[in-house]
Amino acid sequence: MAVLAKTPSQQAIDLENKYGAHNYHPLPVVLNRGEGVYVWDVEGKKYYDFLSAYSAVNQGHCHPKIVNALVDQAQTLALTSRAFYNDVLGKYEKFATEYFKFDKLLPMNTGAEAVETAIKICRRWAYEKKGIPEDKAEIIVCNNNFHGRTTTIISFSNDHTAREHFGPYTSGFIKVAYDDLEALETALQNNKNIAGFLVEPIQGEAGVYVPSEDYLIEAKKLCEAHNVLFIADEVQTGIARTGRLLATCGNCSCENKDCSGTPDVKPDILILGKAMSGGAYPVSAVLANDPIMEVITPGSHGSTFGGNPTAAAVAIAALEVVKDERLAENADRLGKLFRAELNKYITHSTICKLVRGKGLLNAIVIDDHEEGDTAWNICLRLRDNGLLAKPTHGNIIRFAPPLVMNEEQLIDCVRIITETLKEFEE
Ligand code: IF1
Repeated sequence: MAVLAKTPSQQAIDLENKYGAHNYHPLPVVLNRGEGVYVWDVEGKKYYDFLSAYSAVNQGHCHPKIVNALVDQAQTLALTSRAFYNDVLGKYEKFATEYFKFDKLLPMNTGAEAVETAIKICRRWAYEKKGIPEDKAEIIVCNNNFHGRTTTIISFSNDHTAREHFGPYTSGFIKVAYDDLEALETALQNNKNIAGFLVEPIQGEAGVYVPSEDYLIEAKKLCEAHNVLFIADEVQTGIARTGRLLATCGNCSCENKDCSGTPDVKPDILILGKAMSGGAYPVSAVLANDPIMEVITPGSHGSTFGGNPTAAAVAIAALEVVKDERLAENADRLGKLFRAELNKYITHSTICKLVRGKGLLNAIVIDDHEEGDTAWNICLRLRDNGLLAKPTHGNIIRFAPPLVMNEEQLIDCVRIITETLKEFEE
């Protein structure tokens, strides 16, 4: 009997299965090209990308301005290490500190590295400035947090899959319920060695949980009252994703002046990553004002690639695109349209319970009656119908397209999503 030749997709999947660690369970689609809001698979099928590489590709796939900045710099001077100066890092640091309105920027590469950096800055500030006894600093975090996958970060995770069998764990963290000011206040009152409060303005991986309108600003006030640093992890919510330059929007320098969003909250430490580069290169950063950032002294922190010329050039281009193309305003407007259209569908749906989110960071919750794989099966059918998305935590499907999407494309995606959901209605 003739053995059917494997498709190019199956060949690629088999290679990964055989030679790659199995640390992911990807949706079975093999991509080989991206442009703007679209990606193509190896068989030439075109899709809307509704994940944006977990909100790293806010500016759209392979944005010409960002790619040109990458290529130009990589062909000139790619990496020097910080053993020497280079002629791009200072320009980037000036550009980005003015852009986000902080005194200083510490350049790193991945989001987790930036979170770890923020934890180190917060702890050193606690010992050297607040006077907390050495090795006694505690940082408050929220249940169902996601801040990365290093050993310290998963030490304060309550995600069993991300945490089990990776001990011994790092101490010095206190967990409180998210969006619960009373729980935060109690933790602050009951512990005299609190250094900081690390929080996601919207809990992405947990399922796009948007907190109450006043949560962040009231939490900041509680931190101020207890001389505790408010640390905002905007790796996923930052860079215009939620309809404002930052979900905390501590400066409102973005163009979207009609943002009816949460009041401005200025973090003491701001953590950025992902779309800092538009997905072209690993770029993350920690921003703070001098009284906090000055605890970092020569030799006390760093990384081989942190602040390299290529990252710096790419980040400048990526951040310029956000403002030049008014991506925050677009995300705000299209996000409202997306939720309005899905809410129309939900009123008649037997399987879709709700849609929630801010800007173009949204999710739907599937009522799968404990079957457990409905969301996955919906994503497989969305793939067949030309749209790529992936469930997070079982019955929640995250929808996060590139922020360069236009209204016509968004409406087309709503059509694909609702027509696909109809296939699963009882
Ligand atoms: C995975 C999603 C998860 C993040 C926040 C720090 C980091 C992330 C708020 C670390 C990373 C990525 C990691 C990826 C899945 C994805 C993700 F919500 F974005 F979908 F897991 F929550 N802070 N999020 O969201 O940044 O080190 O990855 O650059 O690890 O599976 P990183």
